Amino acid sequence: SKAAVNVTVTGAAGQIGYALLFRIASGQLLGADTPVRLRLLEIPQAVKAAEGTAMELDDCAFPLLDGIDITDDPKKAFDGVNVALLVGARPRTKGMERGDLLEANGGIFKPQGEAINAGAADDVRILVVGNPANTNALIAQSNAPDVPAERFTAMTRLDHNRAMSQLAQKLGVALTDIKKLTIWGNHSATQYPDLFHAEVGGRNAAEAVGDQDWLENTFIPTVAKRGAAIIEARGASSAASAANAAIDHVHDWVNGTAEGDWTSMGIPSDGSYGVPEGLISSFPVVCKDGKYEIVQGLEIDEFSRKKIDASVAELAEERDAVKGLGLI
Ligand code: NAX
Repeated sequence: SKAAVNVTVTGAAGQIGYALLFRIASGQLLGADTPVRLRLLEIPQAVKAAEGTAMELDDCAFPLLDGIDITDDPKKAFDGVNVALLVGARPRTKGMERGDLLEANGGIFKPQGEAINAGAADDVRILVVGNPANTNALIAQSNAPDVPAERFTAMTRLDHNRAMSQLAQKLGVALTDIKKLTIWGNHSATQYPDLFHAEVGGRNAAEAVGDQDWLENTFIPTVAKRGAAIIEARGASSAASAANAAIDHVHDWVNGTAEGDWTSMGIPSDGSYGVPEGLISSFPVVCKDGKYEIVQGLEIDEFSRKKIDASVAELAEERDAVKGLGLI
């Protein structure tokens, strides 16, 4: 049988952690033939709660779960890690400026990047979920110079899935009919969900919608502000859907995207589509043999260009801010 894969989850006692860990342990992250060993990283005050979740994981008697370690030490958490899900982050609280938020998260993602650099397995793959996800990923990546930069990714799959669902409902089609949707840019309100390259039953999605006003003034803001709408309705931020997106992101990265389709991942730019090299921005990607590649050659019209540029400009500002703080 296969050797166990070390999967580290940070913020394990949080609400996304609670929705995520059981799915990892049941085999949905890496497949039904791959045992997993879980490492849970928490801050000292939340270690006890993580231990409670670990008790419940034990009580599921998952055949694929090879063991659980719980720690508040990033060095221990990332020693030998194959898949790192960086979920724990410092949320924005009332009165907090963006600079304060970036600095507080730098205090988390810089040491975690250093610990990944020191101890991760050669095949390590990292997904940053904790917000601001793209820039937190950039901080971790910049502090892990010995790990290939492309192993650091940020989650825009929830935005991707939200866009899929909004489009399916608008057109009254099955989700399986929709292909090649893209989220470009930052996981923030400036993100650009792109229907101009998407297909519905083989037809261009923007043409199938045939309503630029809906696309611009309903679809894009609904997807981009969905997180706030969930908080408004549920009284808590997206958790199960975020965990589901993290599962989808890593599953596709490891096992590949479907033939004739692609997905969206926040990844270090190689300069494609005019996105400055090194920024961690969302692109259309195809995954194969455990690697991803940016889909090349898409024609970007003026509308899409403006939207992509605006979101990328925000990423560049965030990068400059964390550079100014000495975090990268
Ligand atoms: P919670 O506040 O429920 O949980 C966060 C957990 O992280 C807490 O248990 C906390 O103790 C822990 N933590 C804090 N600092 C840590 C550190 N240095 N090391 C290890 N653990 C640490 O938040 P939750 O709802 O689970 O959300 C987690 C993060 O995901 C937030 O930053 C949130 O903004 C972000 N999200 C990102 C999404 C995306 O699409 N990229 C969507 C969902 C979510 O909003």
